[in-house]
Amino acid sequence: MTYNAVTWLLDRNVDEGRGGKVVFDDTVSKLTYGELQQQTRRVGNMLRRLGVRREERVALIMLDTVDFPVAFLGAIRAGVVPVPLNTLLTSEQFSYILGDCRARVLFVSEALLPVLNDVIGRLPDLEHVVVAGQDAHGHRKLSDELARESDAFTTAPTHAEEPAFWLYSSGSTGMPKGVRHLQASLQATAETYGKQVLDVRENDVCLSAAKLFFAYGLGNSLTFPMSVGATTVLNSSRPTPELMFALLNKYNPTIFYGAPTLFAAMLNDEAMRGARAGTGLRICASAGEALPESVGNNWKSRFGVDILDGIGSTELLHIFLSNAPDDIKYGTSGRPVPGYKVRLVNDAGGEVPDGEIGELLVEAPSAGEGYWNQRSKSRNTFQGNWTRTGDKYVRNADGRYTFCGRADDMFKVSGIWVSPFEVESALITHPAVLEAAVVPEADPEGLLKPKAFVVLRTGCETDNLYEALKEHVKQKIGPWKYPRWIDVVDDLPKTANGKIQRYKLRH
Ligand code: 3UK
Repeated sequence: MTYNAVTWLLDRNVDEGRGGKVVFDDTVSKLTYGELQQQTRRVGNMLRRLGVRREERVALIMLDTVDFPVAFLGAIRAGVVPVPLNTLLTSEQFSYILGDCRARVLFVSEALLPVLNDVIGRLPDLEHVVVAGQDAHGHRKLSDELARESDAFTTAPTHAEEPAFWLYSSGSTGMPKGVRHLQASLQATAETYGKQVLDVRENDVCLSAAKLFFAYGLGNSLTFPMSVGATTVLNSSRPTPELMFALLNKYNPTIFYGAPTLFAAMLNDEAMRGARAGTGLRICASAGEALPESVGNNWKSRFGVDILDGIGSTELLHIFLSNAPDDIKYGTSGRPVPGYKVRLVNDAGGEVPDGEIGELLVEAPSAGEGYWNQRSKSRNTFQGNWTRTGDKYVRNADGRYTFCGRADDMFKVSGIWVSPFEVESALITHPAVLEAAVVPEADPEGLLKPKAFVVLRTGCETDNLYEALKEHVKQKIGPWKYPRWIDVVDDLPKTANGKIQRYKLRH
């Protein structure tokens, strides 16, 4: 038996008569199910022409426009493995991942080319760069490449359990790891969380603040809507409160997906005091970090719509523990999604009783196969039927689960991982900083942001040092990771062998 995810997600919709229905609207261009079928067949032909074979990787560094699903699903149709990358990474991070996955083709949005200029040409496996946009800047232009191709393409006879796409997950230690996801996994998330929690329907219009390169955004904007023949509005810009309110009112989505920081920012924005959330909205979903209870309550009372908090991960592809529309308790992650089983274990691997904190393990139909080229990390995370999340949880007497923090020191800011080590490393590259330790600190909303403790080099105290350090970190590792608060201290707590004891700095 062969199985290709694109047959189920896309071709089925055309076969069932939805060929003329809009599947993606990126506010500039629209694509129908029929056009997407045609374009993905052309991508299949193009990849064959460029010499790309089944199982080889192609990277996507693309904004959320209609070109993303064309490239992503086109590759899967051909049995070629797309690897979408976080578009906010630095040149160095792009270089590492492109090299690690050995991408032979890079699909890139024109606007993102500048960051990649120094990277392209230094990667031995990268043979072709295909640019989505008006000007290909000397590379191949996606629209020209596709215009040359025929609409006839035989979908690769892949297996349900072969890797279909990879997503990179950043861990607490070391470099990002490529999670290999299987052909059957997209359908698995659609039939569990998509169908049984969200209850996604054919007449839904979806809008996600999380981009397609995140596992969260991929399910929100592509898998779930396509699983029922619905429509998605794609947004290629930064999801500010203003823009999100504008999109909600212009497109009237029925499902809106975000992360806690965005919901909080939308509630707090002074200029958006009187803004409404669109008349068609029936449900919102939140993931990436825990949704503070107050944000859920305030959202519900202002807009009359609930937010479903649920926890997912790159390793498990989508949400496995969630609140449900008729079963919400703010401040908790709800219950296991139908189709998933969870266990809470202590350090010895034994189950913990209700009310005690344990590490969350999940038995999931959508678990990745492992990390690329990382055997010991794979074995540690993907343990037979069970996947370790690295999250600490407690099960309450009512069967709901409450998040208690990460097993390691990682934490999330605006739904994106921050490793204290990475921020510290960036801080100490500044000439004024001798040592640094970073811990999460809750802002007035209850959302985590980095706080830094720094030991300065003597004589380096200057007037605008705090602002200079923040700017420095932004430049080094990306705009969301900089420390919102900085304390100057004389020394840092350390273990005998010199490791910083971050837990002593946490509240
Ligand atoms: C944390 C949460 C508390 C948790 C994701 C939905 O976030 C996603 O994937 P990542 O690999 O991070 C996974 C980790 O993030 N987390 C996520 N959601 C929650 N903590 N409450 C939550 N609701 O530590 C988890 O292990 O970036 C989210 C769907 C797919 C995803 N990949």
